[in-house]
Order: sequence, then C-alpha cells, then structure tokens
Amino acid sequence: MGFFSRIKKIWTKEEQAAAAETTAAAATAAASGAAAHAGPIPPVSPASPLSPVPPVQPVTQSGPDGAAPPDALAAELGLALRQAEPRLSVWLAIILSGVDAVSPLLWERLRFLLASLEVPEAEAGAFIDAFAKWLAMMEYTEVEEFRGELQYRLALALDLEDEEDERSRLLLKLSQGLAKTKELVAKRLDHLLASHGAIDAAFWEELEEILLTADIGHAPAAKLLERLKTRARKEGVVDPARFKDFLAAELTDILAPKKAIKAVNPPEVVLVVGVNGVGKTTTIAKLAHRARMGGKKVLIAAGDTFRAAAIEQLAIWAERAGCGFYAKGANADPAAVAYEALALALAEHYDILFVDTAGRLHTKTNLMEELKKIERVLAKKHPGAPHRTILVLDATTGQNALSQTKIFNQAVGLDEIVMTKLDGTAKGGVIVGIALEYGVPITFVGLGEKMEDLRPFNGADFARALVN
Ligand SMILES: Nc1nc2c(ncn2[C@@H]2O[C@H](COP(=O)(O)OP(=O)(O)OP(=O)(O)O)[C@@H](O)[C@H]2O)c(=O)[nH]1
Ligand SMILES: [Mg+2]
Repeated sequence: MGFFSRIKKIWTKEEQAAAAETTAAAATAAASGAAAHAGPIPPVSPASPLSPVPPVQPVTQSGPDGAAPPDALAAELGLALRQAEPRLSVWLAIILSGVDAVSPLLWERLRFLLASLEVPEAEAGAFIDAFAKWLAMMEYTEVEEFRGELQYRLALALDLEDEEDERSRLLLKLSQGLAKTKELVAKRLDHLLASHGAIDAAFWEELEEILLTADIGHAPAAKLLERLKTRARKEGVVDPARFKDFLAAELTDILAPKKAIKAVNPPEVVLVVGVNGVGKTTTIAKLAHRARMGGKKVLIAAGDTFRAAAIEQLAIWAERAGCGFYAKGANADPAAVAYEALALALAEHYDILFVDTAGRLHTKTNLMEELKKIERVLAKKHPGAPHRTILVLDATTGQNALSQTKIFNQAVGLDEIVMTKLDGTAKGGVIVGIALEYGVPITFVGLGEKMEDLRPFNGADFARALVN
C-alpha cells in the first residue's frame, strides 16, 4: 500500500504494450510544447478502468507559491501523458519538460501529475508540501539535483517500485556499483572460460581461486563449488560457454529471498545493530524515509548514546524524513531510551519504531550484553518486539562481514541483513558468502549516500549484475 489512499493501478503490462508505440511522439511533443501531436493516439477510453489518464481536467489548484497554468497548457500536458507509455520515468520526463529548477511551474506540474493519477487533492498537497520542505532543507534548486529522489518518492508513494522501469534503474545502479567486483571476477572468469575446452578438474580448481579473490570467503567458496559441481552433474553441463548462465542461476538460488512472513502487532519494532561506521544511522534514515513514503507513522529512537553528535545527526535525519524522534542525551542508558521510545510509540499509535544502537561502547560495557538488554526491555514492554533485528554490514570490509554476522547472530539473533557501501567496492562477493554460510536474508543494499540509494535486494538482479 503506497502513500496515497486511492490510486488506480494504471501501469499494467497491457497498457504499456498498447501505449509503447506512441511514447516517442508524445515525449517529443511535450518537450517542444507543440499544440498539435503527430502519431496515433492509443485507443484509450476515459471510462476504461485501465485508462492511463482520466479525462483531463483544468488545473485550478496552485503549488506552494504559484499560479495555475492556462487550461490549454493543462490539456496539452494531459494529452501528452495519455499518449505516452505509462512508465514513471516517461511521465516524469513529460511533467518536467521545460522545468529546470524549483519554481511555481514545478509545483503546478506535480499537482497536475497527481491529479491525473486521481490522487485525492489533500494527499497530493501533503506529498508536495513534504517534498518542498525536503528540497528546502537539502538546499536543492536544480531539477537534475532532485529528479532521482522525486522519481523514487513517487515510486514508493504510488506503490510502483516493482515497475519494470524502476527495476531497470536499480539494476543499472547495482551494475555500476558492482563494477569493481565485476572487473575482478569477470575478467578472470572470461579468461578461465576461454582457456578451458571443458569443465573439468583443472577448471574447478581455477574457479575456486577466482571465488576467493572476490571475497566470498574460504568455507563459503568451498560450498559454492560443491553446489556448482552437483548442478553441473545433474544438468550434464560440460561446455564452458554455458557456464555463466549456469553460475548466475546457482547464485540466484543461493540469494533467493528467504524472508519469513511475520504477524506484527503495531507498532512494529525494528532494532538496528552493527559495528561502528557501517551505516546503521543512515540506513535507519533511509528505511524510515521509505516507510514514510509508504504512508506509515514513523518514530526513531536514538539508542546510540555514545556520542552527542550521533544523536544530533539522527535528529536531523528524522526531521528530513518527517518522522518522530526520541532521545535522552549523551551517555543515557540505551535500553532506557529504547523502552521509553516504545512507550511513546504505543501511546501515540506509531506504526513503526526504529531503534538505533551504538557500534561501540565505553570500554567497560559489553556491546552484545547491552544489545541483549535492549531486546529484553523491548519484549517486556511489547510482546513480539523487536519484530525485526537488522544487522548492517559494510561491504567494503569484505570477509570481516562474515565474522560480524556470526557474532551478532549468536548474541541477538538476526532477522535481516542490510549490506551498505556496495557502490565502488571490489568486495561485493561477500554477499554470496553470507547467504551461503548463515542463510540470514539480505533485504536491502546500499548503493550510495542518498536517500534513494537504499534499495530492496533482489538476488536474481544481483547475480545478473555480477556475472554478465
Ligand atoms: N558510499 C556509501 N556510503 C554509505 C552508504 N551507507 C552509509 N554510508 C556512509 O557511511 C558513513 C557512516 O554511516 P553511519 O550511518 O554514520 O554509520 P553508523 O553505523 O551509524 O556509525 P556509528 O554511529 O559511528 O556506529 C556515512 O558517511 C554514510 O554516508 C552506502 O551505501 N554507500
Ligand atoms: Mg550511528
């Protein structure tokens, strides 16, 4: 369920196919601002429940500080949308054509887009106001600075993250992020495939070396090799030319989602753990942002009381994401912060509570004991809490991530792993190692520092990005 209460599911495959032919013409027409449109208009009946755009209504509502555009222009925009392929990026390109910066025109266009999608006016207003506030806080003025964030917010709010368009945008990002890992693996893999006429003992031996350089880890590399050999035997694969597809298929199986469905009694409590510097606090900010865009009421608790600056950092993130915030100041008892934040979440009917934790403590306190204590007090206050304990790992630390998983899993029991900083590291292979060794589902990956850079992890996409 997205941010908006009432929204037509308009981006369906059939509609995309029907409208695909006219995309180029419509986009060009919108960009040039021409009144007459070339090319056929897709057979869209306004009454059809799958109609990509409802009948165009004049835009009467203005943006935060703008005036309404002339009806003719609104009609023209509506026509351009109706003619275009129903994809978020295509529609956004039309809506933003001729808009370079934050301006009354931008708000008009956004309002028009949301009205075209039949988003109730008050909700459209709330979405736009929140976005305007965020732009001001981030001091972004140029469209190119915030286009990605806008598309991301719309995808989340409209429940369109699974849309092909968003997925290919993510795949591209993942591919770019994994470039260094790929360079390391792919080159050697290509050499291996070119220099062996058959998949034989020498082939497997050389493959093991390659896996080790990709930071998969010793034990997991041996496991992967065994799985590949078994698969090769079963499927009778001996031709190296088929090996890449074969490897991608095995990696996809290994990385397939194993996320268990849990019944959650609200507020859902999410405890975020990990050693210092891995990206816990920024991951909470990004997850909170996603939850907000999904229409949830979100509270963040500053359970990392090790540094006063950390609390301030989180307060800023919470404000940016439009979330509630609970803190008690530096050196407060983290378990007390968690307990009191949960009491607040229960009293004020929050949907979800994120609890940040420290990655290190003052020397005398044991981090794992502290985390266990937090879990205990949360469960005491609210049965079932924490519903999710997420370990954040930094991909650039390579095999250290394996030992961290082991230690945290033993101490607090992990439900999920978020792997950050996959962008620009050559050690991305460690994800495969963790999946093979611990079976804790990897739910999100971090591909950069921006809000939109934390994305759901998709094993098949990862395998594709790594191998091809
Ligand atoms: N490139 C990149 N940087 C990231 C990513 N995730 C987090 N970071 C950066 O990593 C740094 C540390 O992030 P924090 O969120 O403060 O890490 P933390 O685990 O809370 O750290 P402590 O509070 O000191 O334990 C920040 O500069 C983040 O911007 C990512 O996916 N990619
Ligand atoms: Mg932190």
